[in-house]
Amino acid sequence: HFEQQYLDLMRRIWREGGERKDRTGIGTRSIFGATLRFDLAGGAMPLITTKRVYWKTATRELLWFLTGATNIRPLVLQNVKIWNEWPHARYVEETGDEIALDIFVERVREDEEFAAKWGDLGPIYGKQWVDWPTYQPVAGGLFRKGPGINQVAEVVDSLRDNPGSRRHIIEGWNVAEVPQMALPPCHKTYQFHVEGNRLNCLLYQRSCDVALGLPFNLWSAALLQCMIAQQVDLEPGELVWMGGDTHLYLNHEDLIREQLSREPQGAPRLEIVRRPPSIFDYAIEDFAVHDYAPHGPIKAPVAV
Ligand code: DHF
Ligand code: TMP
Repeated sequence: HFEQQYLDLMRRIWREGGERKDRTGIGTRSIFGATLRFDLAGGAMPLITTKRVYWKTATRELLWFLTGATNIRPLVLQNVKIWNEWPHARYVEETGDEIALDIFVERVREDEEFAAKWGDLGPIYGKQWVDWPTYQPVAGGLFRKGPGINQVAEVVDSLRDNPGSRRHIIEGWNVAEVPQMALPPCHKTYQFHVEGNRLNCLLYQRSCDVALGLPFNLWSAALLQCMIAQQVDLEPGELVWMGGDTHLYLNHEDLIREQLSREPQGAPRLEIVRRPPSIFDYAIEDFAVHDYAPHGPIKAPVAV
C-alpha cells in the first residue's frame, strides 16, 4: 500500500530519530534526509487514510497560494484555520495585547483594515510563486522594483514549449526576503520533469512535521502536479518527495501510537471535473475524491 512508506517513516523516526531541541521549544525526534515515491497513474493520490486528512482545506490553501495572496483573511473567510497561529503570535508579540487566538481571528474576519495590518504572513509561498520581485537599475546606482516573475505561469509555458528542459522549477526560498516571512518556506522547491507523456514532480522540503504537515504537503504537491499535467496535456507521473530535517514533535506521541496501530484502507483517487482555461482558474468545486474512506481524525497540537 502506498501509505506504508509514510507509516514506515513515522515509525523509523520515532524509534531511531535523534532527539533535538527545536525553535518552538517543544522538542523533536528527527532524521536528516528521507525520500518517498508515489505513482499517480490513473488518478491515484497520496492521501493518508490512517487518519482523516482534510484535503479540501489543503486544496483551499493551494488555491490561495496560486492567487499570490499572503494574508490569512481569504482563508479565514473560508473557515480554513491552518495559518492562524502565526499572525496571532506576531500580533501578541508586537502589541503586547494578549488576546486569545479565536478573538484575533474574529477580528481578522470582521475588520478588513485590521486584517490588512495584522493578517499578513509576509512574502511567503504565494508571493514568491506568482510575483517573485525583481529590481531594475536606474540612474545613480539606484534600483527600482521591476515587474514580478510568475514562476508558475513560466513553468506551465516551459513544460509546453520545452518539455525536455531540466529547469522546470518553482522556488519559494527567496534568500533576500526570508527575514520578512512569518515562516520561511518548508516545501521550498518543486521541480517538474517530462517522461514520455507523464509529468513527474520532485518536492524538496527542508523541514517536515511528519504528523501534521506532511499529509497536507503530499496531497498539495500531488494536486499541483495533477493540475499542471492537465494544463499541459500530460498524465500525472511519479511524485518524489524529499525531506531535509524530517521530524516528529515530542507532544505528538499519542497521535503516533494511535496512527501506527491502524491499517491503511483503500486507494483514493482524484477526479478533476473540469478543465479550467489556465492554472490560475481552478476552484474548489473542480475537485472530487473517490474511494476515500479513512479512519477517524486524530487531533494534535501544532508547534508555533
Ligand atoms: N508549523 C508546524 N510546526 N507544523 C506544521 O505542519 C505547520 N504547517 C503550516 C504552518 N506551520 C506549521 C501550514 N500547514 C495544520 C496542517 C497544515 C498546516 C498547518 C496546520 C493542522 O493543524 N492540521 C490539523 C487540523 C486541520 C484543520 O484544522 O482543518 C490536522 O489534524 O491535520
Ligand atoms: P522551522 O521553520 O523552524 O523549520 O519550523 C517549521 C515547522 O513547520 C516545522 O515543524 C515543519 C513544519 N511545516 C511543515 O511540515 N509543512 C509545511 O507546509 C509548513 C508550512 C511547515
